[in-house]
Amino acid sequence: MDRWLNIHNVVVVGLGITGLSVVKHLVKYQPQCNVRVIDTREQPPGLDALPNSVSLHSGSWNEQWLAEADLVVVNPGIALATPEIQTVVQRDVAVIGDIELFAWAVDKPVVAITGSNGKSTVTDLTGVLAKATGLKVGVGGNIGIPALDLLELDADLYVLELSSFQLETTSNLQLSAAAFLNLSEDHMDRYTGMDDYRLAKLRIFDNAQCAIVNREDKETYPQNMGDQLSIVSFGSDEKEFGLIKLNGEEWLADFGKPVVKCKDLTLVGRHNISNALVALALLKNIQVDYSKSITALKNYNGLTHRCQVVVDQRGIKWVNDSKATNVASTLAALSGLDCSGTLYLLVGGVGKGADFSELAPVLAQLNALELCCFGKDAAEFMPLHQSATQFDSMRDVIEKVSKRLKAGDMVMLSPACASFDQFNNFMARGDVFTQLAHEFA
Ligand code: UMA
Ligand code: ADP
Repeated sequence: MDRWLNIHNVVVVGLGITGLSVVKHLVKYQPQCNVRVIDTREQPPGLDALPNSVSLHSGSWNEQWLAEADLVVVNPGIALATPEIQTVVQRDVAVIGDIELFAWAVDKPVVAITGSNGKSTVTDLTGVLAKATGLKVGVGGNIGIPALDLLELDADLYVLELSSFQLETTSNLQLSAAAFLNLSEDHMDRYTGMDDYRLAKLRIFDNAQCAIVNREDKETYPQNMGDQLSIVSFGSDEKEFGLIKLNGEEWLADFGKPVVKCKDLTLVGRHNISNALVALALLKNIQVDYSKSITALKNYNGLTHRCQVVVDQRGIKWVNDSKATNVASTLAALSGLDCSGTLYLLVGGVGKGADFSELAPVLAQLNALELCCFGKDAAEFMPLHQSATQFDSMRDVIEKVSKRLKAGDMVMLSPACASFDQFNNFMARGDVFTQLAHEFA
């Protein structure tokens, strides 16, 4: 079936890195299509790189272009519930995302990872381990490299991080293996509730051959079992992909077979042990021999902006966990913490409608804490701990607290919020923190 037979007018909604990748793909592989871009922002990112042959309407919607469209490709940041998009849906015109276009074009095995936390780490680690076996691997998706850009690599295997936003507009991705890591509250400004959010994530298993699920989080299990879907689980007990004890030492294990000692991993934190188990499970289920990647697994150091010690001076550690954009990721950072002095914890930003009260009992158990709240939703953190103080900005926090720091203390940015109020993205927020750490350490 030629999907493109009756598609002439394609409207791409939203430029940015996704929109640009879609435009480039369409111009190269579907030159018969008339491609138009709508972006509601006045100066959308990526404008400079837009080919001259492609028309752009920016600053508002263009209802006429939408009415003329045979296919609409939306940026994951645009909700399908947006009235202008709903008008298109009601006309029975396909509204898809970049991952669906990728699915239409790819002809090599693909594995994908979703979940509320740990997606980027598992995606990157799976890519690193697969590369260590000698495969040519394309790693991308929500991690920051648009999936369509990867096709240029002509890789042997593609590893994709998929957000719930991307999964909402994907229907035909045939995954060789798919992992759903965990489910905790996030993006409640976009979904009607946790069920709605979970159902979007569960779409990862539609058309998949193997589902990798979390034994400690039943919400990650598929609701409907297709004929071809097998299930493999991970967790911290001895079953399937899990942990075993040998001579008093803990090992990552594959159905009871020891693979690597936990203490030989460079990665820190219990959450990263389960991330490593998922990467192994994904590889095994696509018949990649992970025994060739054990050294790479031991040496893997994690991604920037995730619980990363950026400065360690005078006995004071500065930790950049800017990627902690929801409550569960901040809880994960706190659970593996090693701080003998006072923890200066920087929280706040765009709360996305989350309930932060779950943090209070964990904060209450910390030895010595100064809760430093900044950004748009700073006030929501104020009731969580008696030490809470409100600041204007991250610089304001650091300028004030740096004078009081002593050996044993830790300054950690693990904000439990998105960054868009004061920064372009979580990377920019983490970079500012790192600069401040160097300036004030
Ligand atoms: N926007 C408008 N009008 C438009 C188009 C976009 O207001 O016409 C707004 C959206 O509402 C959204 C923002 O612009 O809030 C994002 O657009 P963008 O141009 O920055 O998007 P891209 O650069 O293409 O980035 C997207 C993903 N962004 C989102 O899903 C919001 C990136 O994930 C992803 O890395 C990239 O595609 C490549 O696949 C970011 C993210 O925050 C990191 N993801 C969420 C998360 O991880 O929690 C889901
Ligand atoms: P994502 O791409 O899903 O946002 P990342 O790998 O970028 O996930 O990690 C984001 C944050 O979540 C990190 O700051 C880390 O502390 C925390 N985290 C990582 N893995 C897990 C996990 N398996 N469970 C809970 N939290 C995790």
